[in-house]
Amino acid sequence: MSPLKPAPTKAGAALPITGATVVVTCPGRNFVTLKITTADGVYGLGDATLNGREMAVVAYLQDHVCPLLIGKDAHRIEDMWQFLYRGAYWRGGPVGMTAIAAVDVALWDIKAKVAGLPLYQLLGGACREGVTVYGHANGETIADTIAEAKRYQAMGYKAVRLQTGVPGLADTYGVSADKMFYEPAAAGLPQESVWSTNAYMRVVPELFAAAREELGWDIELLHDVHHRLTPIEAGRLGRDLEPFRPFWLEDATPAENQAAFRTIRHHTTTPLAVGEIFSSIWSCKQLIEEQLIDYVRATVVHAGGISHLRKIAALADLYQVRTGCHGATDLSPVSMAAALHFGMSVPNFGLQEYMRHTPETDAVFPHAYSFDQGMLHPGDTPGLGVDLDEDLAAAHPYRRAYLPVNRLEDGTMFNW
Ligand code: CS2
Ligand code: MG
Repeated sequence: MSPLKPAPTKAGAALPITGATVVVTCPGRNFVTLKITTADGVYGLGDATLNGREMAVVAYLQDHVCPLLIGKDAHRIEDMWQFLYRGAYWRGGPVGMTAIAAVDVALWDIKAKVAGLPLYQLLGGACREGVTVYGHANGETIADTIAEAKRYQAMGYKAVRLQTGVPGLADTYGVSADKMFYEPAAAGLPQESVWSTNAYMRVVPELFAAAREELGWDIELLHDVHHRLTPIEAGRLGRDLEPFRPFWLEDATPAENQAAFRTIRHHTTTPLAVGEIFSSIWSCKQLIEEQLIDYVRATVVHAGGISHLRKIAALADLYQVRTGCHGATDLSPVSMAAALHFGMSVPNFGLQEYMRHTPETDAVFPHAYSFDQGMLHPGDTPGLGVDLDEDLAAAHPYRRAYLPVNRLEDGTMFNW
């Protein structure tokens, strides 16, 4: 045996992958889960849900990725990531990177289970006692929204996102009939909303003024613009909100042109968060290096998994940019668990979104994470601390659903 290749010990022994299956379930909304099984019988889970385009990821995994996994060493996580990323030739994009993310998270789950440790211990251990989260308060009116915010405050949340209806618009992003479980995707063809920037720009400052009056200053308040302003409009809204100290203004403008955030930065000191739809570090490299944002919202499930998200966080740390990972209901409890292990371990953690799942979803995905005093903790179960009840999952068949689309009042197609 050459000195460069010592005899394999048990600890260094390969762990062959023997199975890789994709489970699609719809306990009220669609989720796609990858399950990777190894020769030792240990299995890992990865979320592969891409809201409104789920079946594209299912095909990418089933037809192109799963056949490649069989026989490979489950312990070689980074090598697997590079193999799937470089080996595809057609690099990146939301479908491919969500598929790679699912493999990555499942392999981390396996590695931590084999080690007998909660995953965050393998990521460098805890940097904090728990992961501070924010909830979603929304309402048709400002008064309804603030009443909801008070409910979250009473539940112990230290941070709350505020989204309110816009007078004159039939519906708007983030406002739902069901207060605890906001899910924008609906069965059937995409629902069409009508948008008016003018009406919207007037109501948000009013919302924050009333919120500070009613809720005080000991709670962090956030708002999601959801990609609907131009850079200069975002600069104006950011400046209008400065007296109310928002924790962040999210997705203020579409971020394909990262340089657009220079305009926003020039006009306001309101902190900016962006990135829930980012697929890789390349979507935010300029935003981070030029310190055009304060929080990067890229997530485990859509940005290449834990391995790649750690690289984004490491780059962000150099520029005093913190994490603010996406955590909506279309990210399954598998994603939430992975996000919590990630959030426990990174030095530049900012805030974690936590939209609670329904009891139906929690039954399909039993998990160890728990909420207490405004924080989530992933628990100390080996691995991710989440499982998949496949019998229950099978009882909820896939049901095609679409996110809404948005048009301006003159019918022009716009950003939802
Ligand atoms: C939103 C999401 O949670 C958020 O910040 O942007 O609700 C987003 O609309 C959904 O994840 C889309 O599927
Ligand atoms: Mg958002």
